[in-house]
Amino acid sequence: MAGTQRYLRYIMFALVCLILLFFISSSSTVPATPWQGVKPQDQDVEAGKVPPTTPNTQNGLGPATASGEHMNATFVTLARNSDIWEIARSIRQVEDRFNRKFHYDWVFLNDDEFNDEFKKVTTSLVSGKTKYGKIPTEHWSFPDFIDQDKAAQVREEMKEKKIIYGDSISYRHMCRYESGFFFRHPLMLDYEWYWRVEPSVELFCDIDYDTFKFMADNKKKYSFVLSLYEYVETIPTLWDAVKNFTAAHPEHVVEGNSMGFLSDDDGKTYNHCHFWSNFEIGNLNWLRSSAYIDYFTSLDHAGGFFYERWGDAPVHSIAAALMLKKEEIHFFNDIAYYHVPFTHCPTGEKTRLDLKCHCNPKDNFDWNGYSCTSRFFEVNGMTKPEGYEKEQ
Ligand SMILES: Nc1nc2c(ncn2[C@@H]2O[C@H](COP(=O)(O)OP(=O)(O)O)[C@@H](O)[C@H]2O)c(=O)[nH]1
Ligand SMILES: [Mg+2]
Repeated sequence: MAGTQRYLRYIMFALVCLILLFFISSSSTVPATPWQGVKPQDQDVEAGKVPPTTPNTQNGLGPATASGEHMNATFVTLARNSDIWEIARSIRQVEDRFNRKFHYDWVFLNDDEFNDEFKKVTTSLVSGKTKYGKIPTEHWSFPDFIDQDKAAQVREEMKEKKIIYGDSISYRHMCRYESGFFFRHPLMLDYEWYWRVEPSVELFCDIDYDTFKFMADNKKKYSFVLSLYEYVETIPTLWDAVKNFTAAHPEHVVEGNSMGFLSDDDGKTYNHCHFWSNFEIGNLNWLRSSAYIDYFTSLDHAGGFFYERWGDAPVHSIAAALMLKKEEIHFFNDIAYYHVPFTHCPTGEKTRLDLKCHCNPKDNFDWNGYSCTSRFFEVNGMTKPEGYEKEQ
């Protein structure tokens, strides 16, 4: 009896298993996940044999090299050895978004000797040649016409007033150097175009064309991505010094310039608008021209780099706005950029998607009341990009 019962139990168990198997294999309510390990071949997609799925090669990385003429251009960075990791971040982004396709050189300038670690790390990151230069002492020190006691007193006063970098000597040397000397450094004399890069900046969109060639082909000499108003306390007499210069050298003031960007009363007063010079792509021959050198020399003798705290941004901007034709200054809407605390994120969703941008359009500073970019558009009779109203 016990043997028959065990035998029946085996038969029942086998039957249940068979029924279960039948249901599992014929079930149509739980679709099986197709295995995606093998991608269709491109020729099969083209022949219509398989539906086009990923990968979308159009959205892949661009070619690793760019064809076409290589311009006589370089990146340029002023930095201290201690800026190494901050400049490494910047370089990596510039390379990923632009220079891995173009391999332009990179010149590093410093008032001190660069150390081996700085050179090793930056050389490994840059896809072009790297060059390291020490700034001659006479370009990074008090000129003999500056009264150092008076300069020290100003620094004390600015410290009291908590003006940013107001008490710093090195910041003043830096601003004066960027205003009047970097383009004359022996390493820079080989080049016609420069792109200035600072530590800790970010690039948010692909740049698939040669920006230097764009500048040359379109007869541009200076460019910007962000513009804003300067702190008045740092430049109380800068405009007076500019007016002295233009009175002495009217021949350097170009017809059809951008005075409207700088002044609301045709030059009587300065409205403090300037292009933010931590990003610049520009023409070195223009900076080395007698017009610009006369301008810088005149401002330098006025003393405001030390008796006030003139920044290279208003100094470059005023020069560009008065001594270049307005068509020679370019706004790069498509170069998305961040330098603390401002972001330029291109206006226009199509541009942002086409260029694979990763900036938040809400962060864009262009149409904010503290930006001068609207004014630039007005002065140049340019139509603002579609969608700008939503970003105001
Ligand atoms: N070699 C050197 N570079 C400096 C010095 N001070 C500032 N810089 C560089 O000058 C640029 C502007 O300085 P930064 O601190 O970014 O000023 P900010 O952007 O105006 O806040 C950066 O590229 C710095 O690395 C300095 O004392 N020596
Ligand atoms: Mg900076």
